[in-house]
Amino acid sequence: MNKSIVSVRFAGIFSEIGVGFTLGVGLTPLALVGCQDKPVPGDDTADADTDTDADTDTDADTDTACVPNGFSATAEDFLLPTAFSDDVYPDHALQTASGSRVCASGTGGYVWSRSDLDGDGVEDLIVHYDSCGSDSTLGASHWSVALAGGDPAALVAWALPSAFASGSYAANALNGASGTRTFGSCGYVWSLNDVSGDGRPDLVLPYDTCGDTPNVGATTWEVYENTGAGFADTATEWTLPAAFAAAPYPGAALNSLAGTRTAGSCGYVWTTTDMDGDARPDLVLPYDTCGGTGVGTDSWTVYPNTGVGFAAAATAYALPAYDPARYPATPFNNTSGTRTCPDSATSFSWALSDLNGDARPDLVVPFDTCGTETGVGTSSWRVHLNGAAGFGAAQAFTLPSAFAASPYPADALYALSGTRTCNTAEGYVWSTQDLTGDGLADLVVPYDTCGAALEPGSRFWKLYAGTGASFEDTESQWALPLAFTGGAYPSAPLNGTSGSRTCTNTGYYTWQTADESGDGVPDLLLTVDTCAGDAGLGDSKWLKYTGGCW
Ligand SMILES: [Ca+2]
Ligand SMILES: [Ca+2]
Ligand SMILES: [Ca+2]
Ligand SMILES: [Ca+2]
Repeated sequence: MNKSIVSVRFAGIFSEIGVGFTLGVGLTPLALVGCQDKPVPGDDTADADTDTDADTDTDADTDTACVPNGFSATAEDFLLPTAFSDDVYPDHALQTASGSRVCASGTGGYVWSRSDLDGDGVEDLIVHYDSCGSDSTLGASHWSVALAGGDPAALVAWALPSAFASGSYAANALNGASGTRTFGSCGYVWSLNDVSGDGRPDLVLPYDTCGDTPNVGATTWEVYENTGAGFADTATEWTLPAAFAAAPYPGAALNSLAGTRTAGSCGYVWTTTDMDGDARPDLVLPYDTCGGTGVGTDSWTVYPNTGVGFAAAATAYALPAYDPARYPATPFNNTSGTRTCPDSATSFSWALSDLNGDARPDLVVPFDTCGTETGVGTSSWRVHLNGAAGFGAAQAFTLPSAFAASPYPADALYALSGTRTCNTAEGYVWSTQDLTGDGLADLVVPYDTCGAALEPGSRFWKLYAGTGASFEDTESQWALPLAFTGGAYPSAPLNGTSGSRTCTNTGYYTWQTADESGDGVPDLLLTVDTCAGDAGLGDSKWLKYTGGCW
């Protein structure tokens, strides 16, 4: 990308922002709709006197709902537990939403992550391990948690099953949100996953030769259910389909929540994904030559989640028929991938993503030069909607027409998200996520210097709203806070939906999107900023710019 051209373009806009948003000739002003002018249907607020009869009109509930259109212009403090301001931690101790770091002393460390432990729809902050502070039992008897909505300054204990505090497991046995550890001659694997489907992630051990339960990973997984205040002290034995306990599958055949293994001359791929939209993850095998027939070609093997295990009997989840003369023999041999076709010159990609908002992941082919259809990745994505027993016939999910013309390259949107250069050597960034909170995936373009008159990344992101059958052809603008424009910040300061960048001084800043209110609209979190911003970020607080209607 030609940095000098970009900075010159943005310098013009920045200088004009300073004198009251007067934009130069040829630039279209932002049309940010004031939310206060558009009451939500069903409210009981009187409208303005629009018919000028000197009466304030009664709200007849005919108003259009305000569609979320950006992040708030000003930030709120997002307070962090006070412990992390202590000198035993490095500066900006929590500089990212999840991570692990070494203590200020240079030895020892701490591990933290975010997950909605109590199931209220907002992620909580969890400290899994910490040898910098005074709590040496973290990861053994409990994790420390700052629950969203609770006292942000305080950490409360989240109980771990007592078995993990005993000598059967390694010290600080559960020292992260997930992990694989050995202890002497035994080993274990753990993850957080809501296998019970009640909205609260459970502690799942798909492999464990350290504890008392035999055959974990072959006949059962150990599940410590989330009670809302900790994990149950006793494991529930989560039933696995009987087929996996016998040859030709290897011992502990399902020794992780997802994986790829071979056994002799056969092999299989499995993952834990909710295929039928009941919020309970199912066991899915997109490839299996050990126990299945036509898996990856005709169907995927799905063992539905029964709430206490995976069903004993598999459902064959139908795949669309792809011409074996043009595509590999097992075209969909994983839940996502890119493959070369038999002619060695063409290829195609696929992924699982719910594009029509029914909570069932759809099979999306965003790129395909193997088949006879043209325009995949340019004018449309091919979608096979997830139905009752499999993926349906091909449908064209229409892409915004702007991406079909130069200076965008051929197959401009060849994946669900990506970063590419355009024909003019500049570039663009796109992703597929629901910004507007209606449950439909939107096309978000946080950076684009390929020809737009007004470029995203500093004042707005380009948004092509998802309709469930397409992305709208007309772009709208998702407003960004102006706090990052000018000063020591680079041009297009928010050039991704998350990122970390250096400033023109020695500083750096890190941002991400996450829904901090549970309304389905992502908020913008600034977790560290040493460029020109608040030096305390990452120690005592983060900053939150609320996503909504402004
Ligand atoms: Ca929560
Ligand atoms: Ca659960
Ligand atoms: Ca399910
Ligand atoms: Ca769907």
